[in-house]
Amino acid sequence: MSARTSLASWKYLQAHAKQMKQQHMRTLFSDNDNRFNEFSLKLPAFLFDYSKNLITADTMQGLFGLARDCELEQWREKMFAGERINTTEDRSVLHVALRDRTTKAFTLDGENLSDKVNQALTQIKSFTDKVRTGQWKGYSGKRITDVVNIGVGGSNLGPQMVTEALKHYSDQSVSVHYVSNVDGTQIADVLRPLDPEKTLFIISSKTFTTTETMTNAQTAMKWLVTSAFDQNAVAKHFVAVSANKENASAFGIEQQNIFDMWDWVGGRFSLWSAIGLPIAIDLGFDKFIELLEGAHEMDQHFKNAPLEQNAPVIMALLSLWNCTFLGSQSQAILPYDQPLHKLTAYLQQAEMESNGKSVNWQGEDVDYPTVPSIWGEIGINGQHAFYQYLHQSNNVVPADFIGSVQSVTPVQGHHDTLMANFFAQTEALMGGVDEQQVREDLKAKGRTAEYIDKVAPHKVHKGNRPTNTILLDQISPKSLGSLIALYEHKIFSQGILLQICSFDQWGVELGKGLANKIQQELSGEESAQIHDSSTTELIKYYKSIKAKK
Ligand code: G6Q
Repeated sequence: MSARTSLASWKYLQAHAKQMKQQHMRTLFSDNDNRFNEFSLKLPAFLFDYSKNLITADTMQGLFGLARDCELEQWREKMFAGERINTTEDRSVLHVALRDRTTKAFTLDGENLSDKVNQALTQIKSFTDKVRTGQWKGYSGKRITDVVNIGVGGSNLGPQMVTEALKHYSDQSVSVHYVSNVDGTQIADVLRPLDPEKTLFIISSKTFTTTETMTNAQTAMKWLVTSAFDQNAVAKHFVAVSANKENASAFGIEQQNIFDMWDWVGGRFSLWSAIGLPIAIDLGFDKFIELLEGAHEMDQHFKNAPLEQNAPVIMALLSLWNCTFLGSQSQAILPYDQPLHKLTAYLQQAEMESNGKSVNWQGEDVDYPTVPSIWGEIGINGQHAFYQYLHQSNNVVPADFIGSVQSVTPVQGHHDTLMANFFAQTEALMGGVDEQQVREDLKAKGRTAEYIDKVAPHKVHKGNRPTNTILLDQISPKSLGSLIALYEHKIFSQGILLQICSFDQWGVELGKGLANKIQQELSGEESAQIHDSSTTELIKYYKSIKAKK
């Protein structure tokens, strides 16, 4: 038995889950007028309502007891203190230091990290200002109009999601584009309308070894040099963000154009560092700082609020409750705010790459379900696609509904329609529609008894499907910063509760190695590699068809 499952609090929750499965949230609501007040929190950036979960005060008490047994508070302190909690890579986890602008707040191995962070911010500000004001010129003396960020995974998802979410706040003095896929179609499409004389590339790669990014960077460099007829043009059109300065300068990027990254910042937690450069260029430095301030506000909440009023902790505990104890295997992220249309993809990486693992800190197989798969879509589009499954399939999918009181782009008559759906869906997922109600409704519509008998079972919605509601006042750099940090700390807390190393990504590393070897075979080199028969034949087929073209 693993350390977690032998805890008394774990066993209590297992037994309690059996009882709770017999309950319906409808009854929990009708029995308790105070349920919303009991199970919601108001934070500066948003209202967090978790009352539509299959929980009672006893459930929450049991969950907080488990959190304490798992020493969540002590682990939280270790993270903020810079202990090397990323044990498999022997690294600290200090993305929180990136958004703490108080000096001397963080030290690591005797070094003042806050100074480093502030220096990096000064470099970001100076560069951003130059590009945005047109002081930075391309090889022919023209100002930069377009910035293309080349990077993948953590070096793409965060910055791109934020750029999309905060489009409304951009003055469009420079257009920012993203290239992440090694599929040449993407870079070709992005570059087609651009003018090399006015385009600046940011090569974002912590390791500066990622094949996809290097391939795209080479293509971009060729594109530029072909236009400039001069390799020296690279200095005016390429900057890099990397922890590997050697590789970045070997690639041809000038030392002064390389922005630092550190091994205590994980890729998927790095948008707050110079990896966020495209965000700062798009919005201006001051708004980038507001994003950091929003995240810092959430860091302070996570660090200081008691577990019982701690939003990220509660979210992690509910995920554990819904998945590990009640048996859900996936979780939907459903933003009802168009600017957040890339949030689900971002959170997919954040949670699944962090906690999608099955051995504990000691490297032993865990004997309990860990985290769900994350999926979703902008809410309204989802309603007309997969919500059928959310309402009536026999898999219960807990969902986070994220919306805003005010739209950043108000168009008369639209926002209330959007939000009416937002509220209606969580109500329906919770309450459902029972057979008696269905029959009464059909009868009121004058349907025959025969028709009612035939159709009624299909129209029953069992309800009892858990949702969290996160209601922002409005999307802004600050509220978005808080929202992202909320999920980051949820993910950290989940990892502690489940005893999972949240900050490595060996599954991603495996893929990087595998493709490199096969690529040599595809380019014609004989390989000593022996594949399974399926892979061998697929490669053979690919090469034979390619040879005929
Ligand atoms: C994130 C992961 C992964 C990484 C990419 C890109 O936490 O480590 O998504 O960000 O593989 O890596 P580089 O930034 O090193 O190119």
